Amino acid sequence: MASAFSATKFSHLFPVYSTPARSHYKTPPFDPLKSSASFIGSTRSLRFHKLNQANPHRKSAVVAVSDVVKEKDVKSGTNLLITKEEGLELYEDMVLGRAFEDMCAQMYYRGKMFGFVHLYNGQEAVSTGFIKLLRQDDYAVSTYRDHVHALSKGVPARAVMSELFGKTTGCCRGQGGSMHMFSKERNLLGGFAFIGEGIPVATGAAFSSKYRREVLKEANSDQVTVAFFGDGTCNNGQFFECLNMAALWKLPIVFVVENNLWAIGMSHLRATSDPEIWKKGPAFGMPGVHVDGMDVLKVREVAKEAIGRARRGEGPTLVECETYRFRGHSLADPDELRDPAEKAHYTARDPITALKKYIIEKSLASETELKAIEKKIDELVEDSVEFADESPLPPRSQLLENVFADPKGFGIGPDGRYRCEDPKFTEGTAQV
Ligand SMILES: Cc1ncc(C[n+]2csc(CCOP(=O)(O)OP(=O)(O)O)c2C)c(N)n1
Ligand SMILES: [Mg+2]
Repeated sequence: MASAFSATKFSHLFPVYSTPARSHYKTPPFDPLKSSASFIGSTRSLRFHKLNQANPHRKSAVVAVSDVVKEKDVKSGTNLLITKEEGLELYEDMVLGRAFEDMCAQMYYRGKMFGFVHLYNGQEAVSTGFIKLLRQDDYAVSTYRDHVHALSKGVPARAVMSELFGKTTGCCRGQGGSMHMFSKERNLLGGFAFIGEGIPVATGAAFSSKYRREVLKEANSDQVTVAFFGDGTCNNGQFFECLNMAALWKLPIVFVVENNLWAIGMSHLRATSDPEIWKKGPAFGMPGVHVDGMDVLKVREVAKEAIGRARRGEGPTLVECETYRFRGHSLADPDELRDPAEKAHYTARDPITALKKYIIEKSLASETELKAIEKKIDELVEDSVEFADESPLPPRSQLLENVFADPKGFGIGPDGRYRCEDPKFTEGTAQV
């Protein structure tokens, strides 16, 4: 059966640069024919155009955009974007992300977790599309919407759920909670509650791999860093500072903007002078790529190119993924602001349903095989809840561990009790 995703039709139906999913954008669609931009084509080569011919010292500007979908196997005529194994891996990861988050919502409303909990439903194609291409020693940096990035990066569901429950078996021993997933083993560097905080950390991680490789001559230090963050965060200064440093030092990093159109209740279109975030890449001298973030296969093609560039030492890439969150900003958000028509528009483009359709249409796997994956994931998520529920809470003595300074008047007194348990504990703190 002819697929909507065959290489020729793919770009025709979903031109990567015409912002098709954002009918809400007021700016006219990008027209490559009218633009002076050159493109990353399937040749994988970047083209440059001279900004200033008269000044030989002036650097060329990188302008980038891509029709990223290539025929994979022209010779055999199969024309597939993924193998069966890849398809099933992507499907399993996305189903895991969705089922895990749905379970989180249930557990949150049952009072099993505390504080703000931000779910990732709807955005799975971005996490899966990028992270499943990474090695274990590559770095991923997330935001407060971090559970699914952690799962994709290989942090066990038990460790993520226990962290949400605040238990000792959590990936941060229950001290981080929902917004602070971290794993040394998996090189997941957080989990950040402040928006934009992860971007400099990611830039530093990318700098460290380059430094280890080029200065310390560690040949294996070719790790790539992928930083995920939202559209609202792109109006934050750290984003611009880090784009500058990453381009200046040609760091092995991919900046992935998950543009879900909203920053809590602030529309991206109201908050951003130019809503096409990908354009900011070329402004700093790196490719800026725009991709349909509801389509894991397209995200994966862009990710391959961007991760490959970083690994080859060709520098950073900015990727804007058009996506949408299916739930409110956090579980405390009644989600009454967004237009039901907008929500319906994106719900109809559910990335998991789309991948399932592709897999079935291309006869990569049967319904039964996919159902078996769904069942396996349901059991895994159930198991993570049981595990978290039965795990112990951290001891009180853990409370001030990893607190670098112990201001006078706080901490543990000579009697082994927390000073705050002493009614006079505030005495002396005025001198701190
Ligand atoms: C430095 C800082 N300022 C403000 C906030 C409050 N805040 C929390 S989430 C958020 C919106 C972020 O939106 P976006 O970057 O689009 O990410 P999304 O929630 O859509 O994934 C804001 C402003 C914060 N956490 N940190
Ligand atoms: Mg957003």
